[in-house]
Parts: sequence; C-alpha cells; structure tokens
Amino acid sequence: MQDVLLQLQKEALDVFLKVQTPEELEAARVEYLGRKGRLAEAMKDLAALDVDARRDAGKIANDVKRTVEASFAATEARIVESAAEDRQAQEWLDVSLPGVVPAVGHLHLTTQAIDEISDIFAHIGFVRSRHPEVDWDYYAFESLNMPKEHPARDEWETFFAEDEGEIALGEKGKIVLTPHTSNGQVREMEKGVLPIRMINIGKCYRRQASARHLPMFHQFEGLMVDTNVSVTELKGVFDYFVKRYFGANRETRLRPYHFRFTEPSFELDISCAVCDGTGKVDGVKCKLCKGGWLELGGAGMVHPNVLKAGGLDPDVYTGFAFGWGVERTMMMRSGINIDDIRTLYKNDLRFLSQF
Ligand code: FA5
Repeated sequence: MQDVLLQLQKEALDVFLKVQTPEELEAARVEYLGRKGRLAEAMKDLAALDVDARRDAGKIANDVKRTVEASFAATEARIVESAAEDRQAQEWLDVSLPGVVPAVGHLHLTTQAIDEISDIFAHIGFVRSRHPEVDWDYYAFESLNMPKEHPARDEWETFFAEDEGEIALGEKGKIVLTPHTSNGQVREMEKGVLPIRMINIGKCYRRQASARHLPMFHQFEGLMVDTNVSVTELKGVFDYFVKRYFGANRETRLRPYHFRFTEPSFELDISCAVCDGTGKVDGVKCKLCKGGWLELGGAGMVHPNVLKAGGLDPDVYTGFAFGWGVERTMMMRSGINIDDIRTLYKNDLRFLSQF
C-alpha cells in the first residue's frame, strides 16, 4: 500500500512538472486530486487494512496528499506567472516607433477659391449673399431685359424644367437651372436695402462640356447700386480684385461688349502672366493669350430696365454688375497648370491632393 501511494506521488509530481497550460493543469488536478481521482481511489483501499497497517498507511496517504496539493499550488502559480509574462510580451508598446498617420483631407480647389474670393470682396464692403440656384425664368432672363423668345437667351444654353403642372408654370415663368448668377441682381434689389454691395457666389448650369466648359460651374456676381455709381468704381473694384488675387504686377482693361442687362457692357481682361502682357515670349507669339490679354468675364453698368424691375428709379440710382467664372478665374492664376477644366470634378485624389 505504501509503495502504491509513493508511486502515485512520484507520478503526480512528474505530471505537474510537465504541465504548461491552464487546461493541462486542470486535467492533472482532476486526475490526481479530484473527488474520484487516483488519490481518492487509493485511499478507499485503506479501509481493507487492519488497524495498525491502516494507521501507518493513513499517515503516508496524508503526507502524499499534502505533497501533491503543494505541487499543484506551485504549478498553478508558475502557470499564472508565465501567462502574465506572455501577455506583457504581446502587449509591449514601443513608443519610439513612428505612428500610422491618418490621411487628412482638405477643401476642394473650388471651395478654396470661393473662400478667397469672398474674403477679398469682404475687404471692400461687398457682403456675400445667396440666391437660388434653381429659379424662375423671370429672374434668370425676363427681369434682366431678356423677354421671352429673345435671341440673346441662346448664349446661355439653359436647362429648363418640363412644362408640367404648377411647379414649372408659376407666374414668373418656367423653372430653370440658373445659367448665371445674374438672377441674384433683381432679387437683391427686391430686398429694398440700399446701397447694395453684393457678392453672390453660386452654381450655374449650361448645356456645355469641353476643355473650357463644364455643365455645372460656379460664378461670382458682384452688384453695386447707389446714387452716382460710375464706370470708375467698376474699374477700381476690378483692379483691386485682380491685384489681390493674381498679384500686383497684373494689369486690367475694359473692352466694349454687349449684354442685354448692362449698358454700357464690357468684357474684362487681365494681362497674361506668361508673356507679362507683351503677347510675345522670346520673340514668338505667346501660346496662352496670343496677344497679351486673357478674358476674365463680363461686366457693365446696370441697365435702367433692370433697375426698374428691381423697383428702383434709374433717374436716382445707378450701379454696376459683373459675373465671372470661379473655375476659369482660378485656372488663370499662374502656377496652376490645368489644361482641361473638367479635371476639377473627376474626383481623382492624385490630382486634388496637389492643391
Ligand atoms: C454671364 O454669365 C453674365 N451673367 C456675366 C455678367 C454679369 C455680365 C453681370 C454683366 C453683368 P458669360 O456667359 O460670359 O456671362 O459667363 C461669365 C463667365 O462664366 C465666363 O467668362 C466664364 O468664366 C464662366 N463660364 C461661362 N460658361 C461656363 C462653363 N460652361 N464652364 C465654366 N465656366 C463658364
């Protein structure tokens, strides 16, 4: 009996010594120390011994049990400690390693230009206002001295909504996707707050698509109305904007043109940055401007009929207006070499992230 117990003890100690995981430890505990384990079974045999032998064997059995239990406790402590070490090794953090920098986006080139343009005009008192980008024919054309069926409308390549139901046929005509921001002119006058110094920046839509044309683009529309406003103020504002946005070395000029809603009307040009306004590079005609000037956009003195449509007396008030394309203006800045305006809206991050 004693030999059996000591053999059992040796076996149990060997097994606990080899245990590596909590699962193995539990299995070894059940096998040797469990209620139906090998030690409990061996102890049952004590009952068959006579009194003296039972006392001796009982003492040994208790020693074996204590030894095996101590071995179990030591093994358990070893396993817990090594699990903690493993965890520490896995979770170790090297604070000197370079981190993973999350990608940071930025505003789109057009949005940056809109912010900058608004800022420049804010400095000379032009207040940003917003007018509908889907509007009545009346504001886009009729109130701007372009009656229905007038051929001047053709230039605006306009998207009209279908003539269906009450939505498209209000008292102010059909609904259009605004082909220019000039629809804000009469709307601003209708507010009845004078003098007016408005800058209206919004989306415009035309049935056009080419390297210089987008079906959706942005314009910024300036309108100044007061008593005694003249072309001089228009030229001054134009000059101020060009020098702030393009640089102090750029020159401006007004060229006669025709719009139905301004009289007189002008195209506004700025000197070309490539040839410095000379029209020639190394004695050869400048490829960009071909004559020293680049066209920025239209402008003019507000037509008396437009002032009347806005409820103002043209004998008392005068004003000027201009409307320029945001994308085209931005593309004329030196250093931005975009040869196709549509690239702006292709959503190609390789292009957009450069700006
Ligand atoms: C107008 O739209 C007039 N409303 C401007 C104006 C306002 C004149 C106030 C007088 C007084 P125009 O059609 O030329 O004019 O357009 C003005 C500018 O918008 C152009 O010079 C160009 O920069 C831009 N533009 C016009 N069509 C497109 C297009 N499809 N894609 C990109 N930019 C365009």
